[in-house]
Amino acid sequence: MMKHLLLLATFTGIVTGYCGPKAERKFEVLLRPEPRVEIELGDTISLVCAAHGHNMMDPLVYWVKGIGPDLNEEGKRMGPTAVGKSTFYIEKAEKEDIDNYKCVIEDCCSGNKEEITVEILVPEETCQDVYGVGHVVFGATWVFRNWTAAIADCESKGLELALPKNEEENAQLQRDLQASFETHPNAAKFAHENWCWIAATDEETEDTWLAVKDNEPLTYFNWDKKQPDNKDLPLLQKGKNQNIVGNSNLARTQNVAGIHRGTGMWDDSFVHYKRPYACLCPTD
Ligand SMILES: *[C@@H]1O[C@H](CO)[C@@H](O)[C@H](O)[C@H]1NC(C)=O
Ligand SMILES: [Ca+2]
Repeated sequence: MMKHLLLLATFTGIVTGYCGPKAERKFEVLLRPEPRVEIELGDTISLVCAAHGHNMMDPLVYWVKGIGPDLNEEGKRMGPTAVGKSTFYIEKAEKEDIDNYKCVIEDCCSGNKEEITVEILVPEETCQDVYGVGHVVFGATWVFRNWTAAIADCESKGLELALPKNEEENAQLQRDLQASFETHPNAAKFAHENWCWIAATDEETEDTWLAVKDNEPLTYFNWDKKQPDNKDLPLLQKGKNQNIVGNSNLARTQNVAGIHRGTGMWDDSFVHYKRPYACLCPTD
């Protein structure tokens, strides 16, 4: 009997969507998953997202997969929508599960939404994983980062962002990126991103390309057809170009370089774009 009453109460709550007086309505997030979760393939993933409604029914909770470089793409809605609590559960994580996700908490009374993003990834490639030492080799990092953040990340590992000095190194970098793209689980979400950052910039003087490491002019280039074109950023559009920060004039032309992982050709691009990259491994 008791059980039936409880069921009935919950059921009524969902159908009528209890909404108290507007001023007193709010939801409180009770369980918030970590923004970055590192796992190994085969691990069980269990992430809980829960919220409670005050003076309203508990909000709806659901998960979305594949939310892109700025963690704000629409993505694919997963599983059923729950009330108050939703668990993202995968018994044995496979390559396809390595992605960016968000838990969406939606208040049906006001239409308010809160989105909590979670990046699920496996450990990154290290220099040891690639070829060992003694060669010019590159460890790829399959994380969406802007050019500045890519440089900072390599430096934080005691390395430097890759910059090929000649044709041989360029071919090596391209092969290393491609091989890693095909095998590393973190790379799957970059199927639509062919470009990877390299450590060259002409931000100081237009068309004078310098190496980040020592500010010396480059002597080797591998520009793609009609590049570098120093293209202007189209007028601020919704979404992609909305989050530009820093000096807006500089950010609006193409002052940093990337390499195409499929062809090895270079293009100048926008510093705020978020792309993968490789750090140069030590040769001694
Ligand atoms: C690059 O990313 C870093 C770290 O997220 C951020 O602090 C910085 O403002 C970004 N810079 C640009 C130009 O988008
Ligand atoms: Ca360009």
